[in-house]
Amino acid sequence: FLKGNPTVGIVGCPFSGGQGRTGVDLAPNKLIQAGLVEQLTNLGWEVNYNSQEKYIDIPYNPIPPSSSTNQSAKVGNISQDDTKTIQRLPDEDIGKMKKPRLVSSVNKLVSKEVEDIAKKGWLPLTLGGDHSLAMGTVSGTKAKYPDACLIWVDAHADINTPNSTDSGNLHGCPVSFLLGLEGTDVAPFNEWLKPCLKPQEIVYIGLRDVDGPEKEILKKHGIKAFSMHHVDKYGIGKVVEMALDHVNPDRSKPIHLSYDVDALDPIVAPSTGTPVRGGLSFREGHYITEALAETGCLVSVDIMEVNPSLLDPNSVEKTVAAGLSLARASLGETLL
Ligand code: HAR
Ligand code: MN
Ligand code: MN
Ligand code: MN
Repeated sequence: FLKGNPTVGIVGCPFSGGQGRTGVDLAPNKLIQAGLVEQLTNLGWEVNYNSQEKYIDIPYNPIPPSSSTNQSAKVGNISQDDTKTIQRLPDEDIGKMKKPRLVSSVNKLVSKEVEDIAKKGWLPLTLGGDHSLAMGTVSGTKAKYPDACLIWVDAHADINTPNSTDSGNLHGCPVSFLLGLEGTDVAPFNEWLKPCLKPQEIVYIGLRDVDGPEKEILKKHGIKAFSMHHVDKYGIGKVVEMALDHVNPDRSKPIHLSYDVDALDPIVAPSTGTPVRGGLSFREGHYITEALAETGCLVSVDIMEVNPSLLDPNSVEKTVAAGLSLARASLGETLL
C-alpha cells in the first residue's frame, strides 16, 4: 500500500487532555530522544519528522507559558496562533465529557496530519499522548484508506459513549466516536468527525478491564474481542491469526494498528496511567507487531499511553524501551 521507498512520518502528539494525569504528553519527545529516528533509519526507513530540535508535531496542552513558550512554538502545518486559540478555549464539561473542546480540536489537527502523511504514500507513526488521539489517527487513516481495518491492542476497550462513560475521560471513548454509536453525534466532535468505522472492521487484543456498559456495546454490535483469557487459551499466534481472519480474511486490506502500551503487563510497561495486572508478556506484545508487519498490510501505527512521569527511572526506561521496540517491530525489524 505504501508508495516508493519505505517512508515514515512521525506525528508527535504530546497530549494528555483525554484523561486526568499529566506526563503522558512527555512521551513523544522521550521516545525521540531515546533514539527512535536513528533506529527506524537503521531499519531502512526514510524518516520524516518536524525540525531538528522540536520533535513535537502537534502542540497544544495548556502548559504554563514559562516552560512551554519554545516547545509549543512551532511545528508542522500548525501555527502558534492555532495553538493559542486551542489553549484559550473555555472548556467546561459537556454532559459527562471532560475537556471536550480541547480533545476535539487537537484530534481534528491530528486527523488532518495523519491523512496528509498517508496521502503521500507514507506510514504515519503517531506517538501519544493519551488514547483519545485515536479519534484523529484512525479517521485520518480512513480518509486515505476507506477499507482499512483496525487492530486495537489494549487492556481497555475504549468504547464508552458520552452517555456510558463513568469517568468522563475521553481516552475511554475514541472507538465509539469512530463507529458513530448512539450519543456520539455531539458538538464539537460532529463538526469534523464523521463515523468512519464499521463494527466488523475492528478487532481487539489484550482486553482485561472492560466496563459493564462497554461489554453490552461489544455484544450489541457483535464486535470481536480477544481478551487475555483468549490469549491464555489459544496462544498469541492463534489469536493474531483469528483476529486477522476476522477483519482481513484475504490479507488484502490496509491495517491500522492502535497500540496502547497498557496492553503489556505492568512488569513490562509499568509507566502508564491505568496499568492492569495480567497483561501481555514482552514476547506476546511484540509478536502481535511482528505478525502484522509480516502481512505487509500495515499502513498506520499508534504507540499510546507511555507516561514517563510515572514511577521510578527504571520503570520509565523499561516502558520507553518497550514503546521503541514495539515501533521497530511494527516497522519490520524482525523481518530483516
Ligand atoms: N474504561 C475506563 C474509562 O472509560 C478506563 C479507560 C481506560 N484507560 C486507558 N484506555 N488507558 O485504554 O474511563
Ligand atoms: Mn506536519
Ligand atoms: Mn487505550
Ligand atoms: Mn488502555
